Amino acid sequence: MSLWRYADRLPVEPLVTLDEGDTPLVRAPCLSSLTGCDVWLKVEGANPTGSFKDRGMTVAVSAAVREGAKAVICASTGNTAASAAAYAARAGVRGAVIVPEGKIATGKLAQALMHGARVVALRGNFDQALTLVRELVERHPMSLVNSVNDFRIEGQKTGAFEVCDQLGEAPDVLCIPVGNAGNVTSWWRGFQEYGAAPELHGYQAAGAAPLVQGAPVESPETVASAIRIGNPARWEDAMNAVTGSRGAIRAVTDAQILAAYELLAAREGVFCEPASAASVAGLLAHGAEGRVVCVLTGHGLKDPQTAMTRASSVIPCDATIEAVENAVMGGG
Ligand code: AN7
Repeated sequence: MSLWRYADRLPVEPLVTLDEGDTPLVRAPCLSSLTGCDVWLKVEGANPTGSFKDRGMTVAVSAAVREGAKAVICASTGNTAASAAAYAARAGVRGAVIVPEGKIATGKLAQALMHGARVVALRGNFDQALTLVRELVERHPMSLVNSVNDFRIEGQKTGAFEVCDQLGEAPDVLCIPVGNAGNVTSWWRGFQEYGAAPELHGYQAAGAAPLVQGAPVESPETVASAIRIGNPARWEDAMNAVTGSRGAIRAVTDAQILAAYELLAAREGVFCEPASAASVAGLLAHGAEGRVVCVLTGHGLKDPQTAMTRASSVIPCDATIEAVENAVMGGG
């Protein structure tokens, strides 16, 4: 099964697919007892390249191939790049990705390179990369696969269908991280098409919270590199989504994000990347009521560096039974 079981609600045929979607929705007992809500986690890291981007990419690249495109391109904080590179490889078209130099997680860079994309490290941030890519596609026949491409939104709306089908009804609240704001736009479209209307609670990192401040942020900064975005392309759509759902977009600090990131891994057994933990950080900081689904947008393995910085150290040990006993039992 894949998200293509909703093919009758999607605008293209599955020409390029890796069996994306149909991700787990798991109960979160620890978060439920901490918040008094019935909390569930939508584990989008279980997609083929490890993030929700695959939902949109299968549709966008299928559309590009149908239109005869020979190359796809995107600006990215990392996950879109990894996904675009994989689907380009699968489609047999050229892939190019423009990422902010030094600001994307190691796993994502490894993916984009392994899939054979041309990886361009821009001396600038994501917002500048997106502006330049939009200019580039005016000059060259390349298909732009950022979420300004409506096929991306169409694919990603299937997350909302799945959650409603998995629960048997819509949740009361959906908590979701917000960067370029394509995903919150997609989920709202999906819920509306489904005839559902949960409150959307979007969360931005405090150092990259233009939608909270009501103005673009020129130099966004956050440990959650995936959402280090200062001028979201889907600004109006995102505001319409949260307003229409009687929800809100709020900010969470890096400290709150990292605490939620660690809690998810250590207590719920679910390893997501820091940006994804913004949804849970927001729930913990701001609360909610009823049945709550937190979207965990990307896999923890995407960003091994942040994990290793935050986690406890390994225990060196000689190869004797006494040493192993001490090491394992925590004795003297
Ligand atoms: C893990 O890859 O923008 O609000 O270029 O990777 O739809 O942008 C990634 C975004 C949340 C925010 N969680 O989603 C990119 C990129 C993770 C992400 C978001 C991203 P949008």
